[in-house]
Amino acid sequence: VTEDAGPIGPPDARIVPRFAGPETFARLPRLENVGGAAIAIIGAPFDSGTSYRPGARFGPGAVRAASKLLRPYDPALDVHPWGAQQVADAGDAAINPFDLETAVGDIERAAGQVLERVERLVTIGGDHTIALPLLRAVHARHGRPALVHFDAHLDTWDTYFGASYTHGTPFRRAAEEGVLDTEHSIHVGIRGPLYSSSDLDDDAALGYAVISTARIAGEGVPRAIERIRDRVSDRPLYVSVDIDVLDPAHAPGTGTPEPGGLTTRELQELLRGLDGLEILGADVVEVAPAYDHAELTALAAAQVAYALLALLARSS
Ligand SMILES: [Mn+2]
Repeated sequence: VTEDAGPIGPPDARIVPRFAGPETFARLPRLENVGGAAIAIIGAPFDSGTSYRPGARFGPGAVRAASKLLRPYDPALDVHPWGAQQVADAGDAAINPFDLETAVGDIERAAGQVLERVERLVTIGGDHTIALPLLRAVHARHGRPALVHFDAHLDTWDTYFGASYTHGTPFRRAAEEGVLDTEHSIHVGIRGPLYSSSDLDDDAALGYAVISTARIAGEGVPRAIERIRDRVSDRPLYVSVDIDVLDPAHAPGTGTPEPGGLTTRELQELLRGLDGLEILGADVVEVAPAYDHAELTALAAAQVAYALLALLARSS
């Protein structure tokens, strides 16, 4: 294949049926099978930081399987997500399942190694613990991003059972470490009961802003997009999507389901609302396929990853 032929894509689904294709994200080539890539997808099969239902270690496989249905042109953003530049699947990171601190180091190292070969990383989790080492790796490669964080939960708690690294703490640790710019960061889709009203105060003290699901429901998605863009301003950003931002009716297969959430369509619209912003990296996390039905959650997560790739292609 010459350079003039453009990026290497998936096999043509009109010749090889989509369900017959390779076991990579969207049937894309493996990173080691292309000379280099602008964007890599990496799996982070890890769920030892989860506080309720385990199982997100099987998320990357489930999302890759559900991604086979994706097609190469996105009419919503008028872009070919893997046609504008080479996109490849870097496989799964090898992560210690027994020791949280070691696991966080494993993920940071794996992401750093892939980021020596590609510009941008889109990670499929895995529980939300993985966002901390991913932000460290992005910070080391590109500098300090703003964060747009879609989630039912703040994930800025301090410790849980004495543990500093859990899926409820990554954005407190990231703020403490200075690997993101909290003054331009925002949590989107927050809802549900908290331990205390001080949870919100502690989060605000770290510098974060919040748009709750109730506010999105009241004001509408276009106004929420304006609020997100006002907050981010012209800063480069990292996008972290916890699939539990969706209502359990749309994403039942997740670790800490929180009724009263967004629809998949609302999340897609919110993500497309980031069009034109500079995205340094992204993840979609917390798909736990054992609790899924009819691939609802995995399909939604595959669509999230597709939207992220479309945004990256638009900003390349
Ligand atoms: Mn989360």
